[in-house]
Amino acid sequence: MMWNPPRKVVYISAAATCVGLACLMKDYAGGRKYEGSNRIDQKVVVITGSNTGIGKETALELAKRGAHVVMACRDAKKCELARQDIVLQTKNKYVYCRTCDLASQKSVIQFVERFKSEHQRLDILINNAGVMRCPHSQTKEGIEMQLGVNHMGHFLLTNLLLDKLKASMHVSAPSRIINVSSVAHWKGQINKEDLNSDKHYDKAAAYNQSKLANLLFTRELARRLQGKCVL
Ligand SMILES: NC(=O)c1ccc[n+]([C@@H]2O[C@H](COP(=O)([O-])OP(=O)(O)OC[C@H]3O[C@@H](n4cnc5c(N)ncnc54)[C@H](OP(=O)(O)O)[C@@H]3O)[C@@H](O)[C@H]2O)c1
Ligand SMILES: *[C@@H]1O[C@H](CO)[C@@H](O)[C@H](O)[C@H]1NC(C)=O
Ligand SMILES: CC(=O)N[C@H]1CO[C@H](CO)[C@@H](O)[C@@H]1O
Repeated sequence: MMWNPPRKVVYISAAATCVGLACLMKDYAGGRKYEGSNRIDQKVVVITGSNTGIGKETALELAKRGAHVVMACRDAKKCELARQDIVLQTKNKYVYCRTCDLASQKSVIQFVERFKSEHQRLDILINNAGVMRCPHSQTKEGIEMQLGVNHMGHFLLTNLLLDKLKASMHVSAPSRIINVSSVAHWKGQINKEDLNSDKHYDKAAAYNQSKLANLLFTRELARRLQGKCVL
């Protein structure tokens, strides 16, 4: 049987801070509001950083459409509050909070182990969580925080979940991985001399670099997944 890979690795572009002209840019980059009435009953979706912002809105919208939503968040209390809000609004009880701190490889691994023990399949993975222009800090493993959370954490998560995504494919609706990047990648550069910002830290440059890394990863992943076959 042909394997339809999670090849629809979709790029979501969101514009930067919404002030003045930037608002117009956001509308331009964001495209039109989706008006479709499609349902995705029982599809299993994982969304990182879904207790607030874009991630929570996405969780709410997909829960409305019948998905089983796994909210992968670092703060269990904040996640539970958002989960209750989503359940009340959507009357969909299949919304779960599971701890996943992308700044800790151990936490990502534990999240995946638990996910695999609880779910038979994974239809959609949404790598949304992000830190933006934070003061200098590092992940548990000593990776500069923005590169570590925005890119490396998601890189690990995606690779650990790939077998589930592949196994869950349907001929008519292949599984999907969605990359939430940013227009900030336009100015992004991969600093090969000091990838980890050990010598010098510029919070904007590190953010831009992490968002460019999201895109490079997505493109290469899409290339590698293209045309593969599994039984
Ligand atoms: N908003 C924009 O204008 C804009 C523009 C371009 C791109 N983006 C991208 O869109 C995505 C979402 O942005 P947003 O505006 O919705 O941001 P947000 O409201 O700040 O939400 C970010 C989410 O990421 C989570 N997060 C941060 N560090 C984490 C970690 N170590 N492990 C797990 N989760 C972590 C946060 O959790 P806590 O609540 O616990 O902090 C929160 O749930 C990001 O990737 C961002 O780069 C946003
Ligand atoms: C980062 O990207 C933003 C948005 O594209 C840009 O305004 C800024 O100059 C960039 N900063 C650096 C240091 O690359
Ligand atoms: C702007 C950009 O490079 N977006 C990429 C997001 O992911 C898809 C699928 O890999 C690519 O085709 C896009 O080029």
